[in-house]
Amino acid sequence: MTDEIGTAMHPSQSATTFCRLCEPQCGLTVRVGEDGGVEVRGDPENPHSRGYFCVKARALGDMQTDPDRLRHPLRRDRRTGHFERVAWENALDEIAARLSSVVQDSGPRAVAAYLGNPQAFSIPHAAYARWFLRALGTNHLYTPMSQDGGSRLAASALLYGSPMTLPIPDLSRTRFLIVIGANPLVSNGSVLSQANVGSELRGIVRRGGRVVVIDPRRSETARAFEHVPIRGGTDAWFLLSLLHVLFRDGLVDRAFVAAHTTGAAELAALVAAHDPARTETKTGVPPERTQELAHALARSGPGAIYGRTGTCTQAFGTLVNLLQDCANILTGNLDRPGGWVFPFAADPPPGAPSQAAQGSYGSKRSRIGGFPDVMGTLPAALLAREITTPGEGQIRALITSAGNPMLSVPSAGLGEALRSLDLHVSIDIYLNETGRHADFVLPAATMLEREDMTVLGSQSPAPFVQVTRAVVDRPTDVREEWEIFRDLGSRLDLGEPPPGPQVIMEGALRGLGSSWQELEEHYPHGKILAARPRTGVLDRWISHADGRVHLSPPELAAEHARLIEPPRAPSNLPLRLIGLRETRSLNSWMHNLRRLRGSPKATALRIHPDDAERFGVTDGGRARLRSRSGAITVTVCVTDEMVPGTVAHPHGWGHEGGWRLANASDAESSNCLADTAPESLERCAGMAVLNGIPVSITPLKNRKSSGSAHGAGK
Ligand SMILES: Nc1nc2c(c(=O)[nH]1)N[C@H]1C(S)=C(S)[C@@H](COP(=O)(O)OP(=O)(O)OC[C@H]3O[C@@H](n4cnc5c(=O)[nH]c(N)nc54)[C@H](O)[C@@H]3O)O[C@H]1N2
Ligand SMILES: Nc1nc2c(c(=O)[nH]1)N[C@H]1C(S)=C(S)[C@@H](COP(=O)(O)OP(=O)(O)OC[C@H]3O[C@@H](n4cnc5c(=O)[nH]c(N)nc54)[C@H](O)[C@@H]3O)O[C@H]1N2
Ligand code: SF4
Ligand SMILES: [Mo]
Repeated sequence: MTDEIGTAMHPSQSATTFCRLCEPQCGLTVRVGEDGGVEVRGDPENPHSRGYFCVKARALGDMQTDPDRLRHPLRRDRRTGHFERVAWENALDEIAARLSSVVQDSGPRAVAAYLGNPQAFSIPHAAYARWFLRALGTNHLYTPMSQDGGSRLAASALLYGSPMTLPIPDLSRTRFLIVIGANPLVSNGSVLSQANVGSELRGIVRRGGRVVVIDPRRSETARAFEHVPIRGGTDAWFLLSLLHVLFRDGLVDRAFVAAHTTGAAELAALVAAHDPARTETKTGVPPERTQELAHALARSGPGAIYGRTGTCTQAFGTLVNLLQDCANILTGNLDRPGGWVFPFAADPPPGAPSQAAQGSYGSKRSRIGGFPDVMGTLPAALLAREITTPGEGQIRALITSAGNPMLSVPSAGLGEALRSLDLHVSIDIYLNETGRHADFVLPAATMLEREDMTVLGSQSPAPFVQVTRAVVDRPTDVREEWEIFRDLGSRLDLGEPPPGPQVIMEGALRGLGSSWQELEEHYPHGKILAARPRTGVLDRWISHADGRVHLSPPELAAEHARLIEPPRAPSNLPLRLIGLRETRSLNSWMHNLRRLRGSPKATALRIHPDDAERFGVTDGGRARLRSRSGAITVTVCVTDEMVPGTVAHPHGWGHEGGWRLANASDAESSNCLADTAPESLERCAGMAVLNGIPVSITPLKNRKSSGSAHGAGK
C-alpha cells in the first residue's frame, strides 16, 4: 500500500474510538494491520455499548482502503465535463475568488450551504460551517432536517415552546411502548440514542410489558413485537381517534392536565368527530384495536408513544407529532418515570440560557413558500427552485458538505439547477451524485481520521460522553472540513474564526462537568453521565411564557382543517409509497463496500400479493413506478409484509458517482418521485413528503429497464 492510503498510528496496536455513523455512537476498537488493512470491532469496555456494534461499523475498515475514495481535490472543466486533479491552494484561491464575485454581484444571500447527515456527527465540522455562513451573512442553510426530523422539532416548539425540547421514551422503566413510524431494530434508534436498542426493547417484554409497532410494513421491529398494520400516511387519523377514546372513556389524567397544560378543551372538541369506527376506512386499523391501545397507554403502567422518520416525513408530519405527544401528555406519561421523559441536559451556568431556551423555529422564512426555519434550516426540497427563481436572495453559489441531496432530497430539477450555479463545491469522501455536478470536489478526512467527542449522547436514556483522537492516519492530501471553512474564511476576510476544535470541545465538556483531559486519562472508553433520565424536570423544559404545555396551538386546528378537506379530483395514483431502511445500508453512501452488499430484495419495491395481482406485476419482474413528479423502474418483490395499498422502496440508490461498485446497482432513486412544489410540502416545517407518496405501478415486459428516469445521465 502506498502512503496515499490510510495507515495506522501504531500498526497492529488497537486504538479506542467511537462510531459516528448513527446515533448510538457505539464504542469501537480499531486495529491497522501490517498490510494496511483496517479492522474495526465493538469495544467491550465501552460502558454504553458494551461491545455492541453493527456490520456498517465493521465495514468502515474497508472504507479506509476503498480505492474509489477521494484522495485529492478535483476541479471540473465545465466545457468537457471532466474532473482534473488540482492543488489545494489553487482550489481554495479560486473558490474564494468566485465566492467573492458572487457576493459582490448578488450579495451574501446568494451563497447557500447544504450540510449533510455526517456533518451532524462532527463537532468541529458543524461549528466551522455555521460560523462561515454567519460571518458571510447568508441565511440559506439546508440540511436533512426537512427530510428527517424537522416536524418533530416544530411540534416541540409549538407544544413546549422550544424545538430543542425533545422527549424520549424511558426504555428501562416503561411498561408499554407504542412505536409508530420507526424501525429501531434496523435503524438502531433515532432521537433515541441507545446502543443495542433491540435488547432494551426486549427487556420491556421480559419485565411483563408490551411493545406495539404501528407500521404499514411488518418491519424487523414489528416482527419482533406486536404489529398493528396501518395504511401509509394515515397516522394523523389514527392518533385523532386514539385521543378521541382517551377523552370519551375518561382516560385523561385530569390532575396532570390541569396542573401543566392549556388547550385540553379545544383538543377534546377537535377530536370529538373522530370515533375510531369512522377513521378505520382511512387507516385500516380496526376500531377495537385503537380503543385497546388507548386504554393500554393510559392503564398499563408508565408508557409512551414514540415515533420517528416514518411519521415525521409525511404530509402532516407536525400534526402527527403534536397528536403523538398529546397522547403521552393526556395520559399523564410526560416527565414520569417509565414514560415520555426529558433527556439529560447539563445544568446551564448561572445566567446562561438552558438547552430549551436555545434553538429557533420560525425566526426566518424561506424566500419561496414562506416556510418557517427549523433550527436555522430551510426546506431542502426547495433548493432547485431557490437556485432557479430570480430575485433578491436567489442562490448562485452552493457548498455541499457531507451531503448528497441529489439522492436524499426530492430531486426533480435539482441536477439542472446545480449545473446552472456560478459555483458549486462539494466536500466529501467520495465523488457522489451531487459532487458530480460540482466545480470543485474537496476530499475530506473520514471519522477515523479525526479527533472528536460524542455529540448525541444527551438524547440517550443513559447519557454518555467520550472523546477520541484520530485513530488512523489520513492520506496526505485530504483535509478536515473545519480547516477548509477556516481557510476559505481567511481568504474572504470573514474575521476571527472559531477558537479551534479543542477549545470548542473543551467548552462543551466543561458544560458537562468534565474535561478532555479527564476523559482521555480516566474514561478512554467513555463516561456515563447519568444512569437514567431525570424526571420531575418539566418546568425547565417548557419555554412558553405561561410555563405550560400548549395542547392546542393554532397550527393544530389549521393542520386538522387541511387534513379533513375532502380530496380533490379522484387520483389515478392508487398506491402509497413509503421508504425503508436496510441493515447493510446507510442513506446514500455505504453502497460501495463489498462487505455490505445485500440481497436483491434489499433494493426491490415491496408490494402486497393482492396489489401485485391487481396491477399485474410479478415477483422478480420489472415495473414502472410513477408519481406526480417522476417515474422510476423497479424490481418487484411480492410480500405480505406490506399492508395492501402501500408499497415500500429504499431511498439513497440511483448511483452514478465515482463509486464503481455502487454504480453497478440498477436500483433507481425513489426521491425522483417526491414532490418539490411548495404547496405540496408539509406546512409547519417544510417537510418533504417521503412517506405516503401517491404512485401507480405498471409492469414492464422484459427484465431490462427501458428509458429509466435516472439512467439518463449515466
Ligand atoms: N425517500 C427518502 N429520502 C430520505 C430519507 C428517507 O427516509 N426516505 N431519509 C432522510 C434522512 S433521515 C437523512 S439523514 C438524509 C441524509 O441525507 P444526506 O446527508 O444528504 O445524504 P447521505 O446519504 O447521508 O450522504 C452523506 C454524504 O457524506 C459523505 N461523507 C461521509 N462521511 C463524511 C465525512 O466525514 N465528511 C464529509 N465531508 N463527507 C462525508 C458520504 O460520502 C455521502 O456522500 O436522507 C434523507 N432522505
Ligand atoms: N441501517 C441503517 N440505519 C440507519 C440509517 C440507515 O439508512 N440505515 N439511517 C439513520 C438515520 S439518518 C435516521 S434519521 C434513522 C431513522 O430511524 P427510523 O425512523 O427508526 O428508521 P426507518 O427504518 O426509516 O423507520 C421508519 C419506519 O416507519 C415506517 N413507515 C413509513 N411510512 C409510515 C407511515 O406512514 N406510518 C407509519 N406508522 N409508519 C411508517 C417504515 O415502514 C419504517 O419501518 O436511522 C438511522 N439509522
Ligand atoms: S449501530 Fe450505529 S453507531 Fe453503532 S456501530 Fe452501528 S452504525 Fe455505528
Ligand atoms: Mo436522518
